[in-house]
Amino acid sequence: MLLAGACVNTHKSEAATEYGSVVGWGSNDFGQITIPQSAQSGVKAIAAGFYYSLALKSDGSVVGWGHNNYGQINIPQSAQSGVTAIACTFAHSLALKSDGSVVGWGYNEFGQTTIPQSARSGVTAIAAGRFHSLALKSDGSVVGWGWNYEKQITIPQSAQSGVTAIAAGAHHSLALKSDGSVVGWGANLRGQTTIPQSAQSGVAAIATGEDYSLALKSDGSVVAWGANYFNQITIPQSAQSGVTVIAAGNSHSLALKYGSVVGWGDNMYGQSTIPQSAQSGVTAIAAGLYHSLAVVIQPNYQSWTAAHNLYGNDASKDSDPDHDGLSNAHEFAMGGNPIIASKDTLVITSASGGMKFLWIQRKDKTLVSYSPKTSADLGAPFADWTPAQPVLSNPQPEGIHSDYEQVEVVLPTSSGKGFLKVEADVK
Ligand SMILES: [Ca+2]
Ligand SMILES: [Ca+2]
Repeated sequence: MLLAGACVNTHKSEAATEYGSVVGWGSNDFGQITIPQSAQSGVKAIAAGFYYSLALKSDGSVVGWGHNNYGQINIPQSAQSGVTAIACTFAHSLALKSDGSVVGWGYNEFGQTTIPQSARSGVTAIAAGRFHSLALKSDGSVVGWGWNYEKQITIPQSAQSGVTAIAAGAHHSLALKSDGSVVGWGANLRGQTTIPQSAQSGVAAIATGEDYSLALKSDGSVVAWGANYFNQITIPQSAQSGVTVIAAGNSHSLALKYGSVVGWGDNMYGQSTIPQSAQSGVTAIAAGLYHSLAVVIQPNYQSWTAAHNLYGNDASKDSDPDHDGLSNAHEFAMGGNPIIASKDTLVITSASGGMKFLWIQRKDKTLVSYSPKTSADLGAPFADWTPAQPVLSNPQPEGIHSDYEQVEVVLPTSSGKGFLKVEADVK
């Protein structure tokens, strides 16, 4: 079997390194889903408050829009650079700086934006409850400040070490431990801090709504507990596998699955009805009171090279900056990573009557057009040989970036040799 020019890749999503634009849906009463120009490119993270939204840009600055009755979108000078994470809630906003300090602004009735000494260094993650704030320290401990009526900032012994992630609901708090278990404290009227057996191991991420809690399991399923009056903890079938990110608003929940979003729970304003614009290329999600946000990658060649920090000659289609023998155009067309050298691009398996070749191509044929050529299209010595036609894999395998689809072709081997070539024209 001779194979030439066939380029195949079985990679996972590389979207985590890409920056995109924000899309929003649900209530727009205060302009919370009217995305400003500044959030239409270069966004790497988002946060959704009650009636406002925040975006973290790739340059470390923060942009805000929507309701501003407490100054919650008046970004202070200290959060205009060097920010690595953001959080927001009812009307106060938090930013984590690259030096490990926390900045807060907006509603401060309960001291929730008055950063304590313990959160001025060594912080690795932040979370904002309705009137309280949490910070995860690099030593695995949690500190809290703000409203403590429900003991939501009274950190239990079990959350004073070994914590890897935090989340803050309206009046309750969650911590994910390094052993994959969840700890909860604060308000428990709806059972939101009574951790079910299913969240006592194997948890990879946590999220909190007003009075309910979500956990993403390492197997890609979601479990939930607490209030269910909007079915916010009734996990739909589509979120029971393949989930990589979870988010919870006040009473609605979102899950990110292979670049598309799944929503459930309160839908009075359409906040759980996913628009077409958030059904592919999504890299981040956030849920507010009555609105939802997503970061979507615009997958054209130029944004793709920019997302990989390729500029000048390194960004040309013929360049091969990672020296793996695959041009940038080739990597773009076949889902490779232009800055990570890899020749692991071909999957060949045996099939009845022949050999099966698998490759990845972009769904959007306005970006790249593909023309597989097989022996019948070619001259001697291959012209006497008739291969199968390429078909889309059905069903599409899990784990492939949502911008791509897998194609397979079975080449009969009875003649002993064959030739497959895939030409890709990057627009
Ligand atoms: Ca390359
Ligand atoms: Ca590469």
